[in-house]
Amino acid sequence: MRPEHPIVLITGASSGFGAAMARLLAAEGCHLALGARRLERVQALADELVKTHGIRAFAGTVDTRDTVSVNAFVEAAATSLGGLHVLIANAGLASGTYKLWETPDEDLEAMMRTNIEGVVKTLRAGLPHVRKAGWGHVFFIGSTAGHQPYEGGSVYCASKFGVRAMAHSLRLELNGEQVRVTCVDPGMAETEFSDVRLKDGEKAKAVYQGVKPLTAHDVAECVRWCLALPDHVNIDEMLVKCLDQASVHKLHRRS
Ligand code: NDP
Ligand code: 8X3
Repeated sequence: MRPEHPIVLITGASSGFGAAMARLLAAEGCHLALGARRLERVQALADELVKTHGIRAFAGTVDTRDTVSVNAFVEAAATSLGGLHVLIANAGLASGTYKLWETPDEDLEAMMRTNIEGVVKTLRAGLPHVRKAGWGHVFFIGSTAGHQPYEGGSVYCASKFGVRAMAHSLRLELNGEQVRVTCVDPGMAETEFSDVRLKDGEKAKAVYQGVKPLTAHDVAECVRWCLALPDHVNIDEMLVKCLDQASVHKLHRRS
């Protein structure tokens, strides 16, 4: 049965989508486990949301690439909050815009280890708690890059195709249990994503020049809506883009 105050674990809650989801779900009365490598950020967010919304929140440092770190974070969160109902495997990144044959090992590993291994490790640790609770929801954060590949994005696109594949496999594996599985696939959204990818503030700003991109709040709203639907309704996949982005290759820019 759906709890009155679901306990939601979010990775990558120090910035962008993850922080916006934390804010929106706290306002809905969810208790929160917030993780990222930058502990001071998730701790400050947790403290703020506890004060503003009277929820319970756990903040922990986690590197989703690392099994020991993920297991410690998830166990501490579940112990502190009394279980877990919702898992949002959001932590992820793009690193560079290389042609496939030019991709350095460092960037290849950053993307595959975070976007694929990190998701597996997070869900592997979290799912026993969700299944034990008997009611839950798992969110994968994919991308339009997992639908339509583009030049300079081969490894990132491969990782997001992989995220979608995992979401669909997991839904089959959990069939018959009250655990919904959703993959939210956003297009361009202005967060720290392009700063991390391009490592150049000016170039990152230029990505959104003349465009009204999605905000982190817009994406968080998609998650909130999927979660709020009745228990028998499962949104398998949600592809969401800003109006200016008709497709990966067709973007309307105002001069
Ligand atoms: P941000 O860069 O703003 O946020 C990324 C978050 O992931 C940060 O909180 C970061 O925290 C965390 N993170 C990265 N690596 C790790 C790690 N190894 N361990 C733990 N946490 C990690 O980007 P977004 O909010 O935009 O991105 C969130 C997700 O959405 C990603 O999976 C991204 O691929 C996806 N996405 C983004 C789109 C966009 O245009 N912005 C569009 C479609 C999908 P910290 O550095 O503190 O560890
Ligand atoms: C992020 C959106 O278009 O940079 O997943 O791949 S894009």
